[in-house]
Amino acid sequence: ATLNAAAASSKTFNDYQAIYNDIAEKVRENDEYDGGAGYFGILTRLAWHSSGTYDASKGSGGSFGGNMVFAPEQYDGANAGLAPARDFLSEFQYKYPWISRGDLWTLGGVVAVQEAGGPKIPWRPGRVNATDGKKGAPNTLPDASRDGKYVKGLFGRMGFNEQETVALIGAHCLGKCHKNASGYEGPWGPSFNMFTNDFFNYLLKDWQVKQWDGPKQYEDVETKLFMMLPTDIALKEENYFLKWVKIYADDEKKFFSDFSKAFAKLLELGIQFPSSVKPFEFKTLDEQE
Ligand code: DDH
Repeated sequence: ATLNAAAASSKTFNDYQAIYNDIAEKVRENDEYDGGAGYFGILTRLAWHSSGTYDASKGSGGSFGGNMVFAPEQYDGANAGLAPARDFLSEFQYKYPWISRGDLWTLGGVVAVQEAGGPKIPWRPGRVNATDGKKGAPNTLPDASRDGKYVKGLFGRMGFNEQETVALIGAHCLGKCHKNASGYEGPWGPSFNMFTNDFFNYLLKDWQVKQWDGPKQYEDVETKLFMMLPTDIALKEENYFLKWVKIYADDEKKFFSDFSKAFAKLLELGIQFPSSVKPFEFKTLDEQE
């Protein structure tokens, strides 16, 4: 992937902080969206799905081209339900026509994580819009019905180790599942508009298979209000994952620091930034007040 170094270098930190602020204000104004989850979860997921198509062995996929607006990636079943996130961001595409889709979608994820109270995510611009869907990489995102070995293999394909994989899936603290999108239903915990290590705290509770007419998912034994996917429960079934689940449940600071590194890496998969392009660290709205 060749960077749009010219476009990137003519814009400054303040140009991108301005877009960050616009997105963050709109997230704030829409905090009642989706039953109170707001846009935190869905924007994080858009950033992840635009990046997580990467295959290290082929050098294919990744956030560079913003391929999700084209078939076949747009119609990938795993991307069902992400149109509201792309639509949410599209007004900034008009206001700031120089920003690429890949930059805007990944920046949206940075805003969501930081404004939800999560760690700072170092971020770099320079992705370039693809003009057709030829480089789209459908059928590369995870299938939630699978086991731990599959999860390990899938994240291994992107170049992540077990520790990074567990840290990344901790993003399930945000947002929820939607029956009309993935078939699954419900949030992973009660504070689904705040970035915390609660995903790990909840995962370590007792879970049972939910009796319902949908796909196999789990409910917490205590309240039955929360859910886990089979691939979430799988993190408890393999010691190489469980070890990190326990570490992150005990130590939120460690989770934040590891999540920040892994999520920044995710957003840049397949892109070689020249060393002259230094990552930006955006201020939250709170920090600017
Ligand atoms: Fe996820 N995720 N995810 N996920 N994800 C869903 C929602 C959200 C899997 C399946 C689902 C990550 C990893 C995995 C978020 C972030 C991340 C839904 C529900 C399914 C299904 C979608 C819907 O119905 O709307 C599977 C499988 C995996 C896996 O790794 C095996 C990762 C790595 C991230 C990340 O951000 C780094 C977020 C946030 C949501 C909530 C979306 C929303 O609309 O709210």
